[in-house]
Amino acid sequence: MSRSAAVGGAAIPRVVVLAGGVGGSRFALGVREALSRRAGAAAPESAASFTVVVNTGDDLWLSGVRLQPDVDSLLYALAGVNDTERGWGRAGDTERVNRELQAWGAGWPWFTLGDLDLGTHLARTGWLREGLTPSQVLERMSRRWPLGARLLPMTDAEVDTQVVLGDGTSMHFQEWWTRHRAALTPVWFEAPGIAAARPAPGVVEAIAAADVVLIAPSNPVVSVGPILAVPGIRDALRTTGAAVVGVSPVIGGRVVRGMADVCLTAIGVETSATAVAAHYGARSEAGLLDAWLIAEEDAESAADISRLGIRTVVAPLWMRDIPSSAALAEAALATAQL
Ligand code: FO1
Repeated sequence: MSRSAAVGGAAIPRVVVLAGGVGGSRFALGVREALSRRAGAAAPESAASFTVVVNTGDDLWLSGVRLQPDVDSLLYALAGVNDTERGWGRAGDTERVNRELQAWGAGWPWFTLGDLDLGTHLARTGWLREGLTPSQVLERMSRRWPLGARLLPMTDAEVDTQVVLGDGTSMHFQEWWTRHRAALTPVWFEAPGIAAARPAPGVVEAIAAADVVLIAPSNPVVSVGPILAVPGIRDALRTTGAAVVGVSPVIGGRVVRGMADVCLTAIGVETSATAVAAHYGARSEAGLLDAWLIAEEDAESAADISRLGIRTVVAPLWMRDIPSSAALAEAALATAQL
């Protein structure tokens, strides 16, 4: 029996994407485009069948407001208001308030809070203070624009990532990432409180009801890793009737976006399409993946990955624009035979 949703008379698959920030956003735009083409309808009408579970491991409190960088990247990108040059924040943003915060010595001098972006953080923080959960806040924020997708945080718990260094000290992930540009060698990543966290409402249900779960080509350690570390999500992936298809974040032996290789090295995983596939593991071998999309540049690894018990498909992985992201999404859906 097909669990696909009927939209405008056409059956479109129920898709769940596990995503981090920039790579996750580009991939989500491609999935939305692929689904709306299939539905032959305006993108918002396919929203019922498309859920993005977003990493909240890089969230933080700063200057009294709650920041959710990956959630906001997805929200802004799907709304079409993101800064595509920088890869984070709002297009055309200004920094008046940020300059004032710096004059007060508040916040972090290396971390920019745009004026429009601050509006988001103030709205979020106000609603959190009024007692809404992060997923209720995101649901409210998602009503502002026709996103064509349902965004769910991975959890409502605060599980902000700490980077542990060789000397035993640790710092918030955002300090390590934006101030030190990942130049301090990490020995581990910690998410205090994650063992007691629960998946946000709707996450497990969406995975269980999906036709396909796609693991975006996001950072496997600090973007997808926290999602998989929320107790209950890995089990949901292992038991769903949906195909679980991952997209390699490594192209030609290099990470697409800088610094993910530092994260992989810290957890003892080589920067290769094969090693990341092995890190996620084959579902048939107590891992997660039924299939893995690798780049044409890594085609020679296909046989090795197949030997892990993961069906391996070679496809163009570069997401340069909406058409190339949609083509990648189509390849992922076709891999799941949808
Ligand atoms: N990244 C930077 O490199 N520099 C910044 O000043 C910066 C500010 C910032 C503010 C809000 C926000 O949501 C994201 C921001 N980012 C900034 C991006 C962010 O640090 C990371 O790229 C992601 O967390 C990694 O996914």
